[in-house]
Amino acid sequence: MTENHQEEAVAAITQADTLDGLQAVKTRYVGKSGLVTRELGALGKLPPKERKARGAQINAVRQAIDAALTERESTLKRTALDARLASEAIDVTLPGLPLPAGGLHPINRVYDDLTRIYERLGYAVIEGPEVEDEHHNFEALNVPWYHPARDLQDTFWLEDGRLLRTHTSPMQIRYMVDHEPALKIVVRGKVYRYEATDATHEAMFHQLEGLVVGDGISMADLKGTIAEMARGLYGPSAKVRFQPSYYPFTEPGADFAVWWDNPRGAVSGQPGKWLELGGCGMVHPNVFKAVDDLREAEGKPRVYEGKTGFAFGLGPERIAMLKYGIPDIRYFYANDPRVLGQFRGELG
Ligand code: YSA
Repeated sequence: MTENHQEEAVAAITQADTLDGLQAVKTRYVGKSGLVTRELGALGKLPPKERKARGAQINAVRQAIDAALTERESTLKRTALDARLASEAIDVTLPGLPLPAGGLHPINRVYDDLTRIYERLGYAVIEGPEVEDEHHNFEALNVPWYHPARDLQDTFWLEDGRLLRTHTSPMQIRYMVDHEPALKIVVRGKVYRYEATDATHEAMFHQLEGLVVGDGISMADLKGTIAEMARGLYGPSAKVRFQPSYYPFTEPGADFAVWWDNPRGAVSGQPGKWLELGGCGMVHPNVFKAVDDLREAEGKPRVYEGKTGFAFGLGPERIAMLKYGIPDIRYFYANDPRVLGQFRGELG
């Protein structure tokens, strides 16, 4: 092993232009059966007095080769990294891919119409929990366990005894427990009923609940409010119709319908129709009592007994079906882009 070997190895190392090539050079000189390793192995065959000088010479060559290998390896790794970074770089000057614009779901559009109407009338707009307890969904609303109204509202029960709210009316209770009269609120949100679906019934749908409580509130206020909503939805000549009905949490109770003027009536031969929107009534005194009981249990003053108020609840799906000509309520929630895609782009 001579200085020539060293020069030859260092030259081969410097010329290696890939990490694989460098590895081959390394194996050739300092690998298990490489030149240097073999020379070191042969030391034992030399006469003892020559061994030391020879060993030192081989080791010096080995150190020179190792140093060259280390330096070349780091250079090649840096070059490889630079090349990879250059090839994977993101060109931020390229134009972006156009994303299709989303749109508001038709139910949200109707909710927004309704919310605007009620905000103009000074109502607070609130939401509440979809998982309810039996007391707020039924008992406090004057619907005891044995009451036939519970059969009317088939319920999704949870394993822990709670339920998916069957209507937004439990928010009447929650809001009154937390706030003193006078108050005006509308509640938006999803409700759930365990029932067969058809073109006008879904197991999950939406409601808008209204509640007004104060002194001397009357049925006339309720009728005026619903009429104002109808005008906001369908213009100044909108008509409303009330029919007596029964809800355990109202006394008296009514159902209301709004006349929908078909904008294409002249062509289609159908001038319009009564749209059964929801139920309403004067808040039952038992509801105020239940609220005061809950307030008292929380250490709050009883402030509702003796007050008067009205409430109503309606389904925005019915309004949206007519407004957008959607024949089946299930289209709203089937996520079919052919339906929802028609609502893309505009925000109104
Ligand atoms: C009544 C009086 C009040 O003082 C306050 C609220 C109410 C409404 C009551 N909580 C209620 O839920 N009545 S309701 O069962 O008749 O439903 C109200 C509206 O929800 C219906 O008029 C209808 O528009 C809609 N609805 C009911 N079941 C539905 C549905 N929409 C779609 N799918 C269903 N399965």
